[in-house]
Amino acid sequence: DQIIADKRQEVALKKSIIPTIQLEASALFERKVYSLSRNLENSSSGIIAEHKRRSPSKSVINNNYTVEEVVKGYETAGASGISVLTDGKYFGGSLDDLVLARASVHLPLLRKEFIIDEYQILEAKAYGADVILLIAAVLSSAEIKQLSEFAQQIGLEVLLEVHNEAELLKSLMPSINMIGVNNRNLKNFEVSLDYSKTLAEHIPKDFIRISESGIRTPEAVKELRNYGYKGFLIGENFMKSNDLNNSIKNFIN
Ligand code: IGP
Repeated sequence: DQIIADKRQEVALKKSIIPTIQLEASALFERKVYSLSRNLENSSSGIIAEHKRRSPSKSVINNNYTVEEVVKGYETAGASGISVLTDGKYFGGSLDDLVLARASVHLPLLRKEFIIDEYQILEAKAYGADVILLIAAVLSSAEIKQLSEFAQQIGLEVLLEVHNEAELLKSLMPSINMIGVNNRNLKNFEVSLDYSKTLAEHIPKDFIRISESGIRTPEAVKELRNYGYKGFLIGENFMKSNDLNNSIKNFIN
């Protein structure tokens, strides 16, 4: 997988520039962490709104807003949490985006990234994230265990992303806080909410369920709630709107 090869290179380079001890000394490292799972359990809107400038499937989505405008808009409209893409090459994001988001809102922040190394988890914390994403499609069960336990040790929550039953089964472990079903196939970019619907019955009750990608209407959110979903990760639909605040408000009663 090209993305993962890129990440290995990126991490090796960064490790040589910024040692972990420097990450741990960052001012943000000791701050209080916001809990996304608690927000979702407390039946808030459940909307996890994503800052996403572009994507491999859609190229440019929106370049007109600043990070502050986007995340403050999300917070004002009532989002339960915010996802910030930090991958540069494929999504046009950066760790600077994460820092700007942290300075702008009092909501749990998810570092949206292809995480393959503990170093990136330390980075997530040092740059202001509260939750990390682990993608089952690109990690072994042993890697998921190692990385999720590391995240928990430093006080971050873990969202584990799956796309099929095999990925789900190899990933169920106590160090996972939330299970996200990605409705988009990362290989061909096809989207169907049916992935969330069919996988729902296989997710044990004690894991908080999040439906990710391709959610476009408040009706879709309502329907997914019937399958036990408490979180709804939405990027493109909000970012492409010219009236961000209004766009997300439609999803929140
Ligand atoms: C958001 P959408 O279709 O609302 O823009 O999707 C989010 O689910 C998507 O960006 C995403 C993603 C990922 C991106 C889900 N899993 C993994 C990069 C890597």
